[in-house]
Amino acid sequence: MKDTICALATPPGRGAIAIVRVSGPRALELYKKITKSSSLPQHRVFSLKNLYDTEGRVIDRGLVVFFKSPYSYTGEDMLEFHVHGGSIVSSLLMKTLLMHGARMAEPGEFTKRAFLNGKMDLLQAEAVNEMISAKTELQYRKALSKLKGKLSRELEPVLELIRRILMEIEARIEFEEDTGPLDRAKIGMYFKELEEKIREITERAERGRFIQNGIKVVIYGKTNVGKSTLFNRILGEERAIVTPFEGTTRDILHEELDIAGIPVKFIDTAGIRDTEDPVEKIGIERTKRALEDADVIIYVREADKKREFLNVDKPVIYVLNKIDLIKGSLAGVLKEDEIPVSALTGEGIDKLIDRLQKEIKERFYHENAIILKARELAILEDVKKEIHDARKLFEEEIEELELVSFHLNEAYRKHKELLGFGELPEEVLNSIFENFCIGK
Ligand SMILES: Nc1nc2c(ncn2[C@@H]2O[C@H](COP(=O)(O)OP(=O)(O)OP(=O)(O)O)[C@@H](O)[C@H]2O)c(=O)[nH]1
Ligand SMILES: [Mg+2]
Repeated sequence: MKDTICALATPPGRGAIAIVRVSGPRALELYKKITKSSSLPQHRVFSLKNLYDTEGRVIDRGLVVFFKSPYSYTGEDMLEFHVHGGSIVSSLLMKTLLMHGARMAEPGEFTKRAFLNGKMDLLQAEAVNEMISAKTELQYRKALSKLKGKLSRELEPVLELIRRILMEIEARIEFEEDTGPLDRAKIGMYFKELEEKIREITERAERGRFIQNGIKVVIYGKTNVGKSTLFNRILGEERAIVTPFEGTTRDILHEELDIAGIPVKFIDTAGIRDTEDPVEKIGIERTKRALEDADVIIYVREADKKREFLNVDKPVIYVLNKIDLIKGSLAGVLKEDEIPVSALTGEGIDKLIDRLQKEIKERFYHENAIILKARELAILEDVKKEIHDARKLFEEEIEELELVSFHLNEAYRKHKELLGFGELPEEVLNSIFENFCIGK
C-alpha cells in the first residue's frame, strides 16, 4: 500500500491558523483515530471536531475536511486540519499523525502525487511552485496561466504538426507501391509551419527567462560623477554611501525593483580611475566584471569629464548628471544621446526611468512570454534541432525517408517529454519537486 503522507502546509511560527494536510490510502483511518468518531466524514464539508493525541488528550478543537479520492488535489483520499496557529498545536498534531503511521511528506510530494495521478501535467505541477515563489505580479500571472493549462495547450500543436508530416512520410515508407508520389510541396509547407511555431515558442521562452530571472542594470562611470547618488535616487532610499571624495564606492551594491513586470537589479559600482589603492583596485575589477554581466548599462558622466567609448553589444543609456551645477544653457555640454539629470535634486530622473522602461519593454518583455525551466528549455532546443535535421534531410531529397522519420520521431518523443507525457525517470521527477515547499 502507498504511504500516507502528512505535512504542515502553512508557514511555521506564530499565525492565526495552521493547516496540516494528509494524503493517502489511510486518510480515513487517521480521521477516525484523531477525531475519535466512528461515522464517516462527508466529502468536502468542514466539521468542527476535538482532535486527540495518542493518549486521548485533546490537542485542539479545529476544523477538519475530507476529500474523497479522486476528487482531491492529489487524487488520493485527503484530509485537512485547520487548527490554531503557532508552533505547538500543529507540531503536536503532526506528531500524532506520525505515531498513527503517517509519514512526513517530502518537499512537493503532494503535487508530485497530483502529477502521478494525472490531476495535472508536468508544466502545471511546476506552475504551482512558480506561483508560490512569484516575486512580481507578472511572474504570478504567468504561473497562473501555466497552471490553468494554457501553456500546455499552446505547446501541443507542435505534436500535431509533427504527426502530420510523419503520416505523409511513413505512409510512403510502409506502402511504397500503393501511394502516389510524395507531395513534397505539401510536406515542405508543414515543415515551414512547424519551424515557425518552434521559433515563436523559443522566442517567447527567451523573454520568459527575463520575467523569471530578471535583468541587471549596471550604473557605470568615472569616480565622483554621482553614480551612488543616482542609485539611491532610483531606489528612493539612502542605500549607498555618498561622499564628495573620489573612490567612495568599493564594493558592488545591488537592489531590486519591479519595472514593467520584470525584476530589475540595479547595481552601483566603484568608479573608474587610475589608482594605487589596493582595495579600490579590486573594486574596479569588480566593476569590469559587472559590466560584462550587465543587461543594460547606465553610463553616468558629469559635464567636465569626458566620455570613454564602451565597446559593448548591449543597450547603454547615457546620462549627464549634476545639471544643477551647470550655469547657462545645456546645449554646449549635453551630447545628443544623453539624458540630463540631477541625482541630487531629482530633476530629469522621471525621463531616465521612462527611457529605462521603454528599453526594458522592447528588449526583455513579451506580452505572451512563456516561462520554462532550464530542463524544459534544453528539451525545446533538442526538439528544434531534431526538426531542423529532419527538414534538412528532407530537402536534400535523400532516398532513405527513414532517416527523416527517425528525427521526427525523436522530436515527437522529446516534445512529449516537455509536456510531461510518458514515463519520466525518477531522478528527473525528484529534481523537479525537490525545490517545492513541504506541504505543497
Ligand atoms: N550638485 C550635485 N552634486 C551631486 C549630484 N550627484 C552627486 N553629487 C555629489 O557628487 C559627489 C559624489 O557623489 P557619489 O554619488 O558618491 O559619486 P560616485 O560616482 O558614486 O563616486 P564613486 O563611488 O567615488 O565612484 C557627492 O558629493 C554628491 O553629493 C548632482 O546631481 N548634483
Ligand atoms: Mg559611489
